[in-house]
Amino acid sequence: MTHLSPILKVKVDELFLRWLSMPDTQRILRNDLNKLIQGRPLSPRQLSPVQNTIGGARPISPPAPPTSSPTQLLRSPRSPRERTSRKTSSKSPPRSPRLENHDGTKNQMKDKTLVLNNVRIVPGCAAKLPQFYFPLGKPDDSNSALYDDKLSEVTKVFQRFDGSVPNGEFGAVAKACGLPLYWREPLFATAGGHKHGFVTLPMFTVMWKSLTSQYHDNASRFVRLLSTKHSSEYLEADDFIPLLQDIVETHPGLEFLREAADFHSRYVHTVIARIFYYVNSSWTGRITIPELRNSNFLEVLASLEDEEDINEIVDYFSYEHFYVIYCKFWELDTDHDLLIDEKDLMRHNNHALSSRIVKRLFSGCVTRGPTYIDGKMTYPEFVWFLLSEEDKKHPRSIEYWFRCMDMDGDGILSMYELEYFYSEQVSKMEALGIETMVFEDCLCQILDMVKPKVEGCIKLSDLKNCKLAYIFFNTFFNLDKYLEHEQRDPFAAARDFQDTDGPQPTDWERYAQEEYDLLVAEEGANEPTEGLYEDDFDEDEDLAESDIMALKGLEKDVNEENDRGSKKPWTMVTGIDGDIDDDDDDDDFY
Ligand SMILES: [Ca+2]
Ligand SMILES: [Ca+2]
Repeated sequence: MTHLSPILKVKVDELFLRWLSMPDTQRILRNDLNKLIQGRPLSPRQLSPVQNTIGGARPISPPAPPTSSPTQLLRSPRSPRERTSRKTSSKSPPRSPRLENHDGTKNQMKDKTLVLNNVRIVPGCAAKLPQFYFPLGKPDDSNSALYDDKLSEVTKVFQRFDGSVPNGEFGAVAKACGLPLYWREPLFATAGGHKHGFVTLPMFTVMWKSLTSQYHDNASRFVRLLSTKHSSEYLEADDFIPLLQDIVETHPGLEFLREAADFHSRYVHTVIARIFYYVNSSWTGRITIPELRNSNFLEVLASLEDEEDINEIVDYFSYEHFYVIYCKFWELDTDHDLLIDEKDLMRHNNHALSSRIVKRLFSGCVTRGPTYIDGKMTYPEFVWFLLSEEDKKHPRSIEYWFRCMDMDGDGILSMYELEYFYSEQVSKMEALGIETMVFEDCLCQILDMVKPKVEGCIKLSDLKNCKLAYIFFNTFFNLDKYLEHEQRDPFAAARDFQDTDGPQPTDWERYAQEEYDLLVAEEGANEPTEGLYEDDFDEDEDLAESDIMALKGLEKDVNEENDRGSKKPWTMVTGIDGDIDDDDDDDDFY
């Protein structure tokens, strides 16, 4: 309540000033003053009309200023005009001490008004605070000169191209603006380039001035440039496609992929799913400006132009990571319709996951919005699944599995939910002849590890804080990983925690690297490689082999030979087009 007092005071002052400014009040006060000057007694009855004119407002005594003397409290406050009326009076009597006193009170009132003015109190008691929230970035006046400078650099580029720059050359414009190279596609598109096939200087200037005057940092500008179809407050998955297609078509590390148009979209959608997995922390399917600002995406995007080997960019873009994800999906999606069902997913990692958690995965608790198909998992959803399954230390993964285990959706993992998942693990272990722990003992261990803030009540934040969420989750639904952990040398586990300070690969990066090596090794073991590098290799088999190698980004030379030898579509390798979908080809592939 205490913080309300100053506001109440302001309201009272406001009412008092209103009362003072009313003509009737002033008339009565003037009469009173004249009577005082003439030494006549004041009549209390004269105050009654004022009560009426205020009409419902509190009568007689509006609160006096704090320094008013007790005698003044009996009278109505003096109008500021009284001094004027006194001056105009021909008699000009000496000021009485009371009047002096009153004058002092009035000055103090004035001071208060000043103080109030300083904090800009406006009628209605709303305080106008300086702006502290800048959703589109904080404007910086010193930047405007900088952007004019950029415009002169851009002008030079346009002069080099006789006034109109085509799409292929727009990188020069992006660089002249001081932006990363791969901003060129959205810049070109937003300036209206796709309509005309080129952008002229006036077209660019209009776009650039509007962009830099309304959007004040790279995150808000990036969102504005990409979100052409809807509001400029967020990005949806499709908004990234032109940008990523440009990267596929021009990045030196993806040269081997150029001919394989069918894989462009697979790669692009894998990258988009990864971007949303890491950046869209709100799970809305819409990346907002603050989410983009909080992520490393723009830095990683900028780093692409300095790194020729795309596999070195392990965040979002690595081709090897894409290859692993896609191969894992391909293994499960036996009919190759790019959808997998419960039965398919059960086969993942040799039935490592429990059937209960798989059922939950298909319940819609971790699939979002319009992509949800009853009983099916789409490819982008599988990307989320694999990232979550293989790196249970990442916050998104913890959120992912928490949603799956929180069956009643109350934000708490209750005992009955834990027991539901644990009982399946126990039956699995019993079938394998492995010694099991009763649920109560398991629970004790788990609570000891998670240390929930509220006893017996495991929340998402508890799991995020405990740093051992991956052990927690594996205990309840991934028997292989649970046993792997149980059988580990405890000292090795302790070392893991001590060593986490330095820049170490994440669990996901470690997994992707191992799997990639395995896939390559399997490929090498399944297929004889002799003759692969020879000019006179035989038609189909070796072509398919070289295509696979190219898909892996292993050998550019092989790819070149292949280009020379044949124009066989890459779909042969994977059967994506449905022409070749027999088992032989699948075997070749793996
Ligand atoms: Ca399928
Ligand atoms: Ca629950």
